[in-house]
Amino acid sequence: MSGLLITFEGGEGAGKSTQIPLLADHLKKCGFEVVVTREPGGSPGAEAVRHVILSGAAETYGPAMEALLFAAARSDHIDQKIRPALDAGQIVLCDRFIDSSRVYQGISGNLDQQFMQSVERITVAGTLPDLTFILDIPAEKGLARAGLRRGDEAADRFEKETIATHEARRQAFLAIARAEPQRCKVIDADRPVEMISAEIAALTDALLQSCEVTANG
Ligand code: T5A
Repeated sequence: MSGLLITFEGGEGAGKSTQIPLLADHLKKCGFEVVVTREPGGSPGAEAVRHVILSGAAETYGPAMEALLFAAARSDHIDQKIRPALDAGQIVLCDRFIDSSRVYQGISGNLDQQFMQSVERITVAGTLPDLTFILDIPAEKGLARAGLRRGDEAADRFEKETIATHEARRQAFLAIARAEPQRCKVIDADRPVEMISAEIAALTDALLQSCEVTANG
């Protein structure tokens, strides 16, 4: 029995954490078992690494070090949480995954593509997303949303970077979607929440109809 891995990607404040519970509710109502998780984090070991990365403690050691820390967190997350859920036939909804490393470390960090590809291959060991939603929004609007949600808290390691960097990341996510149109669906995230969730639910339903994951209820 094999479940489905659905990942949500995109820039800061694009609405990933807003949309994931809505899709989870939809799928549960249809009788599926759903696991909601996030990166960096999702397992005790990976959550410990999350704190190190997002506090900026590793920034000074450069993007290769950060890429390896994200990979270490991902490896633990996959082993401890994602793969067992998939083996049990569940649907895993993950807030960020490999595409965030490709974009934030690979492109923004200007790391060698062969290095990034090797690290990714070893880290995921065959556990790849079946479907990826790339929530697309102009960087300035996404950052404004993230700022509103954060309130008085300080911006994290990545949020504090320039608009130009965030806009370049947006373009890098769109380039991944163009390169892998089968897996990646670009969602216009600059719309009302309900309109976005309806599109995401419809695309997920279409995938479920074409594969062997079945509802329990
Ligand atoms: N990272 C991560 C890497 O560099 N490499 C990696 O490999 C990985 C996995 C993680 C950081 O780590 C980096 C990327 C990130 O910088 P995080 O704290 O987990 O950071 O946060 P993010 O994933 O960036 O998520 P955010 O919380 O910033 O944004 P979301 O989840 O996309 O947005 P969300 O849903 O929280 O919404 C933000 C605000 O907007 C509102 C919400 O209510 C909320 O207030 N909102 C809307 N408002 C109007 N219309 C809509 N349609 C809205 N949708 C949401």
